[in-house]
Amino acid sequence: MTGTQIAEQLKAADIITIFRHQRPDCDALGAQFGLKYWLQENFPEKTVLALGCEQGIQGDFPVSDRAEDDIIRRSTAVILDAAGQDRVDDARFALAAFRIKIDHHPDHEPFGDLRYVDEKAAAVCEILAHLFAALEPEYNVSLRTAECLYRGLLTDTLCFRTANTTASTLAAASWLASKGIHIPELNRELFDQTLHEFNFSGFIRRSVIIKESSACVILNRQDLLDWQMTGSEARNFIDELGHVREFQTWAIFTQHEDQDDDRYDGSLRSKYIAVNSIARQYGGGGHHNAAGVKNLSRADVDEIMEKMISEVSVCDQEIV
Ligand SMILES: [Mn+2]
Repeated sequence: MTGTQIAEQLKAADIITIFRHQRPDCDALGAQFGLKYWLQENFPEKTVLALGCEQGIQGDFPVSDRAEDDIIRRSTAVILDAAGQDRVDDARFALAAFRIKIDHHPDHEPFGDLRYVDEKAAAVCEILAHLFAALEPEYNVSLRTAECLYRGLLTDTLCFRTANTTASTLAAASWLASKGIHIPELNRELFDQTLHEFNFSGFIRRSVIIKESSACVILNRQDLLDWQMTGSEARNFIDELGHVREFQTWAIFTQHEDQDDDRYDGSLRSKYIAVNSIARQYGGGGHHNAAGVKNLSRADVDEIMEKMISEVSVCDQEIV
C-alpha cells in the first residue's frame, strides 16, 4: 500500500470520516485535523468529518464533529494512529463502507480494507506530511494544516529527541516549517506548564523509587485526589524521569480513581530494552521504548518493575 493509492481512494470518496485513538494525543489529533483541513481545502465539495468522543489534553485543537451512523455507513473512514480496532475512539468506524488504516505502531492487529503502516515513521503526522508533500503543488498545504502536523511530530518525538526521530522526520518538519510555522509559539502552546503542573513535577520527583537503574513512581488514589489529577494526566509526567543518566528504565503507575477499583494503569519507558514486550505480557502494548498497560493488580506492578530491572541487566551483559 502506497501513499499514492491512499490519495486515489480519498479523491474518489464523497464522504470521508476520520477517526483516531482513544485518549487522543497530539499525533492523533494533529493527523486527524491536518487531514481534515487538507481535504476540505483541496476538495471543498467533499463532506469531511473528524470524529471521536474523548477530549485531548495537549494542544489547541477544535472539538470533534458529530455524525449519524448513516453518514458513517456511506463514508470512507480513515483511522489514524490506532494499532488495534479496540483502541479507536468511536467504534462506529467499523460501519464505514471502506476503511483505511494509517499508522506507525507495530502492526500486530491488521484491520481495514487498506493499510498504510510505516513503523519507521516517528508519527502519523510524519507519514501525512510526506504524503502531502508528494502531492504538491497540485494540492495545497495551508499553514493550519502544517501546524497540525508539526504538533504531532513535535510531541511524538518529544521535540525531536526520541530514538524514532530520523532524517525523514526532520525533513518532514523542515518542509512543514517552510509553510510559515511560528516555532517558539507552537512550542509554548504544547509544552509550557501551569504553576500547578510545575509543582506536581516536583512531587513526582520526590516520590520516585529507584532500584538499580530503574525508576518508578506509584501514585495512589489519594495522591491523585490531592493534586486534582486524573491517572492519565499524572502519567503524562513520565518525561520528568526521562532525563537521568543513571536511569535505563522508568515508569509511572496510577491507581484507578474509583473507590472500589484497586487496579493500576502504567506508562513504561526505556532507553534500550523493549518495554512493549513487557507491556504485552499484561495486555498492554506500544513502542519499543514507550509502552502502556492497564488494569494491573498491585502485584503486577511489582512484577513489571522487577522485569524492567532484570531485562536491563540481561541487556548490559549482552553489551559487555
Ligand atoms: Mn503517534
